[in-house]
Amino acid sequence: SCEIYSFGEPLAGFYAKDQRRLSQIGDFHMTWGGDTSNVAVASARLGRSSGYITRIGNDSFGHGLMELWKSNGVDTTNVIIDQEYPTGMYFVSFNGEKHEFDYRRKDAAARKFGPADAEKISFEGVKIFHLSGISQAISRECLEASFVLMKRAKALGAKISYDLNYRGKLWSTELAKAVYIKTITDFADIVSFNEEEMEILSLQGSPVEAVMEVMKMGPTTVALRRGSQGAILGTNEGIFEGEAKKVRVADTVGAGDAFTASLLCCNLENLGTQEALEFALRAAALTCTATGSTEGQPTRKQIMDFSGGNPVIQ
Ligand code: KDG
Repeated sequence: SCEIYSFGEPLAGFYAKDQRRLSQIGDFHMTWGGDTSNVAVASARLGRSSGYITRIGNDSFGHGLMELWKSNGVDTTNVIIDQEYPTGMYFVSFNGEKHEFDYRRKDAAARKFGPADAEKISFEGVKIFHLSGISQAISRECLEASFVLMKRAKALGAKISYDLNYRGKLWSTELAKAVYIKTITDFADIVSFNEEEMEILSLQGSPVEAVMEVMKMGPTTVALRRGSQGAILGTNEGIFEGEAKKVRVADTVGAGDAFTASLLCCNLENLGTQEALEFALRAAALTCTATGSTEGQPTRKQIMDFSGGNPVIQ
């Protein structure tokens, strides 16, 4: 079994070269994404044993993702190959300010992961089970499966890690809010969110106050990711703020996933809050130095060697 199990939807990702709209013709750089798959790969790269839970298509993207996981040492025992539905994909472009996402995932295999699949997963020995709001937003079956997985993982003593990761193209803010609150209150031990999700949760007040409010709901470790403004991490030791590290940015997609994976690894190693925050901010920054969510994900050595002295471009 693995220390960390992650559940959700892996995707093939197509990144527009140049800062053009997706409606315009041009070149794409192909890579692998999917927030929870990114967490599984980042955790493995940081030296923890990590496994992924999903359904993929029996197609070229499914095979490529299998290669990605295997070459990074991610356990694929719980990756079901679906003979009927395809692996999903996303297209993304960046105009210098905002990312434009276009998904092709409505009919994807990952959406078919249901409660019956969830009942078959063994959580024996698993220390952390990670999922996101995206894992729950993609379908009714996945939403139900998420609760079965969390119940079963928790019953065997695993901590639950939850990244809200709101995607407006997948569900309404009302449904998202209700699911967030239930998941945070009833299950989550470790929570990551951002300022957009702070609003969805109707948390008023400062970012530090928002972290305190989420901690009151039950979780013992709560991180607010603020992009170029750094992050805030709350635990029983207190609430700490850290600045974003300066790097030459190629692409920020997936930086939050590397941040979250770092928190999980630091949690397994009982690192102090301030050290964990520093570690996670370095991992996030290094991930931004390459295009694609996994290419720039650092090893432990790269995090330790990181000096952060390069100029900021974005
Ligand atoms: O966190 C990175 C993700 O946004 C990217 O990998 C695509 O999973 C994705 C999504 O649903 O947006």
